[in-house]
This record gives sequence, C-alpha cells and structure tokens, in this order.
Amino acid sequence: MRSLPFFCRGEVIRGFGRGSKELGIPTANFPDSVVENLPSDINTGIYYGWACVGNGDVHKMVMSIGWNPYYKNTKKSMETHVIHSFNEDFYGEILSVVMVGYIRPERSYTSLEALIAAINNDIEEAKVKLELPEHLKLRDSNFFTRFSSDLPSTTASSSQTIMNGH
Ligand code: ADP
Ligand code: RBF
Ligand code: MG
Repeated sequence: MRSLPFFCRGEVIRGFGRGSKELGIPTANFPDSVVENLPSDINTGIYYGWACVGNGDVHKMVMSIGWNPYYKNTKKSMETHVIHSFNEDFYGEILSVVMVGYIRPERSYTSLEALIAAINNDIEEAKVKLELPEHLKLRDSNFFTRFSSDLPSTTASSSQTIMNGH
C-alpha cells in the first residue's frame, strides 16, 4: 500500500450505538467526509498506528475500515480503538491518526467471543510492531505536535497534506 503511512484527522462522531464499549473495545468513529477521502489503495481491513485526541498525548491504536461483516453494515466506517484508558468520552473532539501498517482483512466470525478474541490479537500485534524504530519515529512526527486548535486551520490541514506527500 503506497499510501502508508497515511495521516488524517477528523471529528469524533457517534457511531452505530451498538455499544462496542460492551465488548470492552470502544471505537471512535470518523465522519463520512474522512472515510470518502481515503486513497483508493487503502483497502478495507484492520490497521495499526498512532492516535491523539485533541492536543493530548500520542497513543498506540488499532483501526477497522469497512463494513464490519460480522454485523453486515451497509455503511463503510472507519473506527479507531485507542490503546489507552480514558476517564471520559471524547465525542466532538478532533482525533488525529497515522496509519502505519496493515494487519488483516475484516472477517465474519461465528461468535461475538471469536470477534473479541481477534480484536485482542490485533491489539497485541499492534503493541509489538509499533516498537520498531521506524514506527516510533512517526509517533514523534510534527503532524501531532503541529496540531493545535490555536493554529489557523489552514496551517493544520496543510501539514497533513505535506505529510501524506511524504
Ligand atoms: P459509537 O458507536 O458511538 O462509536 P462506541 O461504543 O464505539 O460508540 O464508543 C466510542 C466512544 O467511546 C468514542 O467516540 C469515545 O468518545 C469513547 N472512548 C473512550 N475510550 C476510548 C478508547 N480507548 N478508544 C476509542 N474511543 C474511546
Ligand atoms: N468487525 C467485523 O465484523 N470483523 C472484523 O474482523 C473486525 N475486526 C476489528 C478489528 C479491530 C481492531 C477493531 C477495533 C474493530 C473490528 N471490527 C470488526 C469492528 C467491530 O465490529 C466494531 O468496532 C463494533 O461493531 C462497533 O462498531
Ligand atoms: Mg464506535
């Protein structure tokens, strides 16, 4: 996938309200505008990378892009599970992410337990892979440090365009 690493950011919106929190794995959903702007070589499936909420710390993340075959969604979604415990929800905040690697395609599982186990495997894989020096470098990129709600939005979005041009 030529487009990796892929940098993007957007507002955290309400998802399907299916309560992935009940699975113990909340996912922050991006709006349609972000999903529609994905480059064509970013396939559906599960990715890992770095994420930051507002101007907060940068954490490891896993992301699912697609139609959640287990649930047979009709709408393509892009959902990020940040590997960190937050005290509060952050709907309406700006989530910045860099997708650095691909893990696997989305699958339909025969039980909810099997889906949860697969997601927990993805989280473990992401934790290990992100320790590689080439990935740690992206955590420190100025894509995260140059984003501030104090900056004019043109500055914030032009840094995103520059980063995706590598
Ligand atoms: P929804 O269907 O609205 O996306 P979820 O059950 O997937 O609902 O929960 C997602 C929400 O949980 C996020 O939008 C965010 O506000 C909150 N949240 C709390 N902790 C996390 C986390 N570690 N990763 C992602 N979202 C989290
Ligand atoms: N949904 C699927 O239907 N199949 C999958 O293989 C799948 N893998 C996921 C992997 C990760 C790391 C995450 C965060 C989500 C995944 N999901 C998958 C999406 C999951 O079904 C979704 O987050 C919940 O339904 C809540 O919207
Ligand atoms: Mg969600």
